[in-house]
Amino acid sequence: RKQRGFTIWFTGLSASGKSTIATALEQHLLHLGLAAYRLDGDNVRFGLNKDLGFTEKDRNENIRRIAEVAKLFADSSTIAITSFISPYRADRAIARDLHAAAVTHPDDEPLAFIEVFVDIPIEIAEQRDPKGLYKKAREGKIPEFTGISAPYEEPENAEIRIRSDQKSVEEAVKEIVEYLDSKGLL
Ligand code: GGZ
Repeated sequence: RKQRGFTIWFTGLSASGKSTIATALEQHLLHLGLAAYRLDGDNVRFGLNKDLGFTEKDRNENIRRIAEVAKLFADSSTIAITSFISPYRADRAIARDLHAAAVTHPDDEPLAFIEVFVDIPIEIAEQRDPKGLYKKAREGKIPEFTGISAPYEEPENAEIRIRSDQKSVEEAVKEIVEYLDSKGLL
């Protein structure tokens, strides 16, 4: 049977562990022989979206474009894995709806969209501060920093929620893979 594409949408604070889990998940899926492709700040914010910053409007547009690209990957039978803060509930809903509406061929099912909330108390993210960004944000050197001076709207109905300070990366990947399996997606 041909693999069906879908999108795994990570959301969470800076330093929550999104990208670490997304990278390990991508590796796991590739080792299973599946086509998977990860979209993250490194390959999107420096290319397609290099005209965008971190105002609310720019984040809206950042997420809108990423959702469109993820949908195209999923439509091409690839597992798209996105790793962006995506702090606004409405933007994540737009991404989800885009997948639900993406029926290219008449007898196709909609593209599955799995939201993964990488949940971590802000205090722990701030203690981790691997790039020193929280410190700079506290000093007012980075305006509109998520969790400090810009909002993060927690998901209310994410398919999966991972407390990344209480689980190893391997455990997180296992939980996601088991979910995908239970939904017949792998
Ligand atoms: C939040 C910022 C900001 C501001 C730069 N607020 O830990 P990082 O460095 O590697 O991840 C953060 C990344 C967030 O980009 P996203 O495209 O994921 O954001 S959004 O979904 O909200 O559009 C952080 C860095 O960029 N960064 N300035 N003001 N994070």
